[in-house]
Amino acid sequence: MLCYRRSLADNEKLEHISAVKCIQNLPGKTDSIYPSVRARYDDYTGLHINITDNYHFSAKNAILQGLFHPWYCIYLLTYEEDLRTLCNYTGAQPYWDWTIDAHGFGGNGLPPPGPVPYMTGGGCVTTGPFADLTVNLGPWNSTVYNPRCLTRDFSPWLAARTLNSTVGPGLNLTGLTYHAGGHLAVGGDFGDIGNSYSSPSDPIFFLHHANMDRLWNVWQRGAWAARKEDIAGPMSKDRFVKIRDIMDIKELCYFYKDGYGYSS
Ligand SMILES: [Cu+2]
Repeated sequence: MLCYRRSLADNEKLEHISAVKCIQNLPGKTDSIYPSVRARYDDYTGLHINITDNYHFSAKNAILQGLFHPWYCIYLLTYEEDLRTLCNYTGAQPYWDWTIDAHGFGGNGLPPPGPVPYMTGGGCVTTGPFADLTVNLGPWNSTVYNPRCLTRDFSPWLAARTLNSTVGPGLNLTGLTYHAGGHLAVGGDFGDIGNSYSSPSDPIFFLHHANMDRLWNVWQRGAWAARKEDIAGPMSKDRFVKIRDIMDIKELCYFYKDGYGYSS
C-alpha cells in the first residue's frame, strides 16, 4: 500500500527530491498541446494552467468548483505514479503539514531591490535542491515558452493567519483559507506557487496539495456516511475516471498517518 508520509528520513527525502528532478529531465508528452513544455514535469504545469478556470476558483464555471478535491486527488496520484514508474521512486508522495514545518525544500527568493511592505523575497530561489530549476510555463495562463528561474516570496504574516485554521463542518476553500494560505505563504505576491494557474512550477506545490488531499479525507471521515458522496457538480467529468471511484482513498490504495482527530 502506498501512503503519503509525514516524516521522511534523510535518505527518503533525497530519494524523493531526486525523483522530482528526474521527471524534470524526462521528455514531456504534451508539447503538441502546450508548446512551452520541455519536460515531463512541465506536463503537470500545462495541465494545471488548462484546468484552473474549471476546477480551481472561477465564476466562469461555478458548477465544477465542487470537483476541486476529486480532481486534485487524481492529479496527485498520477504525479506520484510518474515518480514511481518513470523514476524508480520507491517511497510515497509526502505532504507538507503546515502546522509543523516552516522550512524545507529550499529557501526564499532573493529579496526585492528596496524595502517593499509585505515582501520578503520575490526573486530567484538560490538555495536548496531546486535552486537551479528552470520554470518554462506561465506566469498566469500563458503557455508560451518563457524559461526563467523559480521564484518565491515568503509571507510569514499570511501563513500565521491562514495555516492555523480548523477543518470544520464545511471545507471552505474560497477566500484566504489554508488553501490559498499555503500557496501565498511561499509564493507571496511574486513567487511562482502564488500564481493560481502556473503554481505547480514550484515542486512544493505537490506537498501542499497532498496536505489538502489529506484534510479532505479527515473531513470526509468525520461524517463518512454523509460526506462520502458530498460534492457539487456532475458525477462524471471525463472518460478516464468516474468521480465516484475516487471519493474514498481507501479504494485508491493509499492512506495517511492519523491526525487531527482522524484515525484510520
Ligand atoms: Cu492550490
